[in-house]
Amino acid sequence: MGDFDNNGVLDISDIDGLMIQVAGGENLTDYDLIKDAMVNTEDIGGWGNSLAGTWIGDANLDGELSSSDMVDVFQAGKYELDVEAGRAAGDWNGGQRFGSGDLVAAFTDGGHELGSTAGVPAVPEPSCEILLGIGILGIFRLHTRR
Ligand SMILES: [Ca+2]
Ligand SMILES: [Ca+2]
Ligand SMILES: [Ca+2]
Repeated sequence: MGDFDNNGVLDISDIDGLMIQVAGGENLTDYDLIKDAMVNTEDIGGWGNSLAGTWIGDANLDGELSSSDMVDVFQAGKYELDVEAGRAAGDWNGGQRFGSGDLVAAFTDGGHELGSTAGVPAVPEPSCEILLGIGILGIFRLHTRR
């Protein structure tokens, strides 16, 4: 289920196909993943969350919503433009356009809170070094005062 082009993998072409169906409004049974006789944004969410095991906003479908997805979609250059966009170009809620509604859909889905840890280089925490620096400076001042 969800492998609409029957190539054996759940990939961008499947979710793009689903979103074209959502935009088309034909409500084809094959695409109705959450069975309510409607093919809509809930089915898009269902495809990602239940089938592909990922989040709305995971543009490159690596299973996490991370800054690389944001880089990808903004590099595609379709934000707020009236041009056709697929999953990889930022259309995450259907409608074939990439706009603020897609970003809202992604953040509402909650993936950004959970999925951005693996594969992202750890950011060094500057706070400890700053505190240590202030501490050393303080000791130095005490010494020079004597
Ligand atoms: Ca497929
Ligand atoms: Ca449905
Ligand atoms: Ca991703």
